[in-house]
Amino acid sequence: MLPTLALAALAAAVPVLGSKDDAFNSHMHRDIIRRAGITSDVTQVSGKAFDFIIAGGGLAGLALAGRLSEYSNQTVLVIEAGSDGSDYANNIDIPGYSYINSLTRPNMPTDWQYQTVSQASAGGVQKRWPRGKLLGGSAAVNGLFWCRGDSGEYDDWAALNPGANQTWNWAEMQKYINKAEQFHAPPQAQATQFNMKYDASVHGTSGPIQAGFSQYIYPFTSNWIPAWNAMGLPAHDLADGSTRGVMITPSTLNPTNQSRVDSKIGYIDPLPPRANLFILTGQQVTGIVFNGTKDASGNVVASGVSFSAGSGQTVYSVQANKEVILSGGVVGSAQILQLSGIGPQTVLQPLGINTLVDLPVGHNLQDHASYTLYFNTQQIDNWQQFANNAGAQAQALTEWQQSSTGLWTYVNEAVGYISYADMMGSNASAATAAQALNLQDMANQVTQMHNLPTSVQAGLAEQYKLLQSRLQDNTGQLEIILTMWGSGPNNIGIQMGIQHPFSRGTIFINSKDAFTAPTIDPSYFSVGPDAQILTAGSEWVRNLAKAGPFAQQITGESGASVGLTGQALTTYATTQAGTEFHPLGTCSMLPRAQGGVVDTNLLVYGTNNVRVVDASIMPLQVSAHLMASTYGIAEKAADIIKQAHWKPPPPPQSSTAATTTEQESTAVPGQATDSAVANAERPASKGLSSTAKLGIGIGVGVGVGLLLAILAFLCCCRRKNQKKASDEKGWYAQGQTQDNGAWDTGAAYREQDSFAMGDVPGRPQRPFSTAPSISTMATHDLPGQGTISRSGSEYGNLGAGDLPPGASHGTDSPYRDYPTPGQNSGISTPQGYPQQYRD
Ligand SMILES: *[C@@H]1O[C@H](CO)[C@@H](O)[C@H](O)[C@H]1NC(C)=O
Ligand SMILES: *[C@@H]1O[C@H](CO)[C@@H](O)[C@H](O)[C@H]1NC(C)=O
Ligand SMILES: *[C@@H]1O[C@H](CO)[C@@H](O)[C@H](O)[C@H]1NC(C)=O
Ligand SMILES: *[C@@H]1O[C@H](CO)[C@@H](O)[C@H](O)[C@H]1NC(C)=O
Ligand SMILES: CC(=O)N[C@H]1CO[C@H](CO)[C@@H](O)[C@@H]1O
Repeated sequence: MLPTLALAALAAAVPVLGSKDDAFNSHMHRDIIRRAGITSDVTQVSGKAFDFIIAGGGLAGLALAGRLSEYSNQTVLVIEAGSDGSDYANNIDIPGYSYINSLTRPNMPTDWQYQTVSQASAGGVQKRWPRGKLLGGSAAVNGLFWCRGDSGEYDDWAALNPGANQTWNWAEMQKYINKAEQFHAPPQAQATQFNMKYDASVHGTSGPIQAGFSQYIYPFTSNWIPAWNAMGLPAHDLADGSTRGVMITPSTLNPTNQSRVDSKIGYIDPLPPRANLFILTGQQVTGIVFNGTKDASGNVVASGVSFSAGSGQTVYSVQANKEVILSGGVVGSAQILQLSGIGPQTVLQPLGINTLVDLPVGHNLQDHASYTLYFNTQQIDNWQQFANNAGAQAQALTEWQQSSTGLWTYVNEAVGYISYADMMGSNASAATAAQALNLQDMANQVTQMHNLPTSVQAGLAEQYKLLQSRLQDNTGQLEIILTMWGSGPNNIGIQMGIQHPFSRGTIFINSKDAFTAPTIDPSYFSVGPDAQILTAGSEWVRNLAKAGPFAQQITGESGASVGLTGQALTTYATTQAGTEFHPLGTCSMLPRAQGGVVDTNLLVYGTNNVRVVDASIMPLQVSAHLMASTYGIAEKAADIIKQAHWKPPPPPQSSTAATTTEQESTAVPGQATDSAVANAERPASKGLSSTAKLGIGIGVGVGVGLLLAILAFLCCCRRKNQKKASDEKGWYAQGQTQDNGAWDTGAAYREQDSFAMGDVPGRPQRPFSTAPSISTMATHDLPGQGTISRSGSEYGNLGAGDLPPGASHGTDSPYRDYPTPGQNSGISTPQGYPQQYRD
């Protein structure tokens, strides 16, 4: 067995260690990738034990990993099904390029390539359902929109969870979204040209996620805000708690070099080497391992997870000493729970899966459904021309690389939201229509359609009451986006998406095989006013296209929608409509009696130590793209988890160190001790049903370790000209003996910094801030902790007494960076693929 394993290790290790520098896009991230502990080598992980295992290295998973691993004494493993994305640097980094050369196009390995089942009320066809499959998740492939919901929408989350441990209301979400955010206002000239209104005081200032504006915005966009104003809608910063109105909204891009920031780029790449953080790519979590143990309350205790590279391939396993955290997204997290026996018994039993906890996992699915109307314009430049002009694209790429300007910096940013009253013409008619809705009737329809358990029925009734009242206030009900990607030259699109569907869908597994996609049924427009809202919204958009300056600029509607009204327009709109890429709710945070899957600590009911941290926990839709809210969830979850495992620090006047009964962890992974974890290992040749033990023991581990040490040594030699020896003390070379705590110190970080900034050819040395930032937990922000004054920013470093025993934290923030303007790297040949609009 040893030779087989060794060969497997060799095969897995060589590409990682040897070839990435030769990949098509030589990029500065490449070396940081090695140092941050990202690997596709299973043998580094299999059979080991970590404190926290995060299933899914997407938006939430990596943000959480960055936070939890701030304590050098706690080991964190992330397991990601996709790649590290380094072969697609341009498609990720360059804002406009990522739209036109989308990583979600058919057959791309960076997308899960999901399809819904045929949608009876939306044209009777299957709809594509893109989800990012790589580190960074959908944040690496989406349309960069950085916006948050209406204050009332988060307050509804809190209202749905009365008397809960944790509050998830507007104030709380705003705080944590801002913790993730570093807002950059647009230059004054740009703000003037496009009538941009923003309020810097409602944004975060020192988070890892940069939110800025495209350097280039098509001049036609200057009509957007005046046209809305002519419709009676105000321009304001939609992050201020009210989404009704219009804005040029920020994007998750670093304005200095006009590059995307996702959870990997924001939370992981800037880190100094962390011996306690492991990110495994190319392996999909196939289930949670339970060893039969229950806690005193009867909750099942997770031992770890199993994972595999693909159907019929070896199943590996790894032990979780503290928690298993699912960050697989609205599809993945639901799928993993169901495969593990946590889900509706009615779904699991027919598949032969033993139900450990009968929970409505996969119910309460809600998505924004959207489509686009097209309009002819006077002679203008538009994105459609650019998307079809290879010469212009090549020129723009050079410009982006040399000066961080030009057409590739452009992405959709002109948005607005209208209330139900706006669509209906007045508050009175909105109220009349809302009150006429038969909530019971709708609930009955959904119950019948999806065989709702009684708990989900009860929860739905509560949700419907809230939705009905939001139809009668200023909450945004329809998102409206300008896209310069017209249907032809001199043409633009206006996209619209319903924000609070009454329709509910499901995501259920249909196989015990983790590599068989679950059945996805959003049931678009299946009940209530959803289709009518899209139709009324379409009429409003037609009026917008004639309002203010658009009266001169837009010459008329174009395409198959022209002249359609009433039912014909409804049929057209719902047939065209597809996902706005905002699904949520399959692991809803609700009371258990109301269809909840997780409590407000994000713990899965009936389990002792399984949490879900991603958009699937959102119980009710928000009038926003989901990215900012999902970062907020990950940030708050990190604090909840830290507080759960370390006693809150004492008040400042008492200087006694915090004590804990928590079992101490080591900063490097230990060997798995749980027999259930070892038993979960299944060699590929024996098939999935085999229970044979692979038995990766210490002996084999050492053998593989030696092999890897040799490979790492060879790799070091190969790169020795590139950097100082001390820089090589990264994750790959750490062995088991290093003084790991040291790597979170400022000294170590400055070495990393000089390497990252100085040793890349063509890149100037850049100054680096040593100001304290947000590199530590914000436990004090949690209820009941009292106020502790802090120097520096709101989330500044805390004192040493705040750390768990043996842990240390850096004196420099890993999340600060002040680059020199206008330096971008990477070049590749554009491969055009039309993508009409993006998230
Ligand atoms: C509060 O949290 C504890 C620990 O997770 C849990 O046992 C309890 O049920 C929670 N209470 C509520 C109201 O959610
Ligand atoms: C409805 O009332 C609110 C204030 O309560 C107001 O802001 C809004 O403009 C009204 N909407 C319409 C369409 O008149
Ligand atoms: C099963 O898991 C529990 C909880 O993690 C642990 O205490 C126990 O030792 C495990 N049992 C075996 C046989 O490994
Ligand atoms: C843009 O700048 C940030 C901050 O310095 C850096 O982390 C990122 O790698 C840069 N992006 C590109 C594509 O060079
Ligand atoms: C690797 C490491 O630093 N482990 C430490 C974790 O904390 C305990 C308690 O302080 C130490 O004993 C370990 O050495």
